[in-house]
Amino acid sequence: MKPRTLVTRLLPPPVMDRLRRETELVLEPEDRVLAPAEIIAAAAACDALLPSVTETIDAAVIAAAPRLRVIANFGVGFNHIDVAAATARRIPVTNTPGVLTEATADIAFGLLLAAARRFGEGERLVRSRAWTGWGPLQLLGQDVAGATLGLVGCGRIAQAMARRAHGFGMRVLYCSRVRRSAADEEKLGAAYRDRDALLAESDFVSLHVAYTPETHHLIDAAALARMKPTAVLVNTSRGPVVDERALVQALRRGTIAGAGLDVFEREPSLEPALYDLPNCVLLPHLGSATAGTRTRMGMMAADNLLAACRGERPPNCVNPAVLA
Ligand code: 8YV
Repeated sequence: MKPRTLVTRLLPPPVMDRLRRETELVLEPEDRVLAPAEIIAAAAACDALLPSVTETIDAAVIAAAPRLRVIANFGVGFNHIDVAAATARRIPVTNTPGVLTEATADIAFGLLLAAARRFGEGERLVRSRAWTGWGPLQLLGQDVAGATLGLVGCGRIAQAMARRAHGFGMRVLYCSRVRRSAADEEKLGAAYRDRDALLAESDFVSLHVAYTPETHHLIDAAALARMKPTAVLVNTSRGPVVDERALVQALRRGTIAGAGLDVFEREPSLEPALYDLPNCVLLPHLGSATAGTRTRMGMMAADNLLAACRGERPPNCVNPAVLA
């Protein structure tokens, strides 16, 4: 019996081919976000859910799916899934770690460079046809080589960011809940600081934490005030890790110099002032957006889903207590 599966979004063709072959799709996915009522209606018949970041899989969805055996998320972050409600029903929730590390670090480092060297303003100047030619004082940015990068979090993506920073001649600091061993720090080429010290000392601060109640608005007005007035904030983690309203104030008042953002508090809406602030670079949640990465994510989600439906241990379970 093939597991009856709700795949909420149209995924890359090799992933869809496999899911069509190895599962029974309860809906033919389209390239649009399903309404909550559509998800609840489809969930009723499902053995398996394969959601993306655009769907909230809350207690109501889980309650509407009496046969549900697995929630196999397409992505590493799973804050849009009520894991406690799944755990209460002994339903494994899985994610896709590792396969999107390099692609996401590329976007984080790209945002760092773009904000430091004012790519957005330069691009807009050229496209506006108002560029009158080279100028010795035109769009002067900040040096990256020799600058200090502060990593908030020290997981896979933060470590990939550190590798990139070393290639660009940066000094790297990190803060995290648990300090790494001296040997790990040596390998990482990063020195530990507590969060306040890291914010005060860094020229660039890049966020690499999961979104949880503890990291909600981790970067608030007080945190921004600790940063250098020349500093740039980069966020590729989750929007609500930053108080977006406080960030707008900080960018307006010159509390910090700039920001590079791939994620937002209420996607796809942004704090309105952000659209017009010249000193921030804005991307539409592109962290893992390469064809290869999205295919690997889909294949990994399918592996997790099919393993759980066969009664095996899914390789990337985020609530392993349900497997005990
Ligand atoms: C994905 C992400 O594009 O993996 C994550 O946590 O934020 C992105 O890489 C998105 O989650 C896909 O559902």
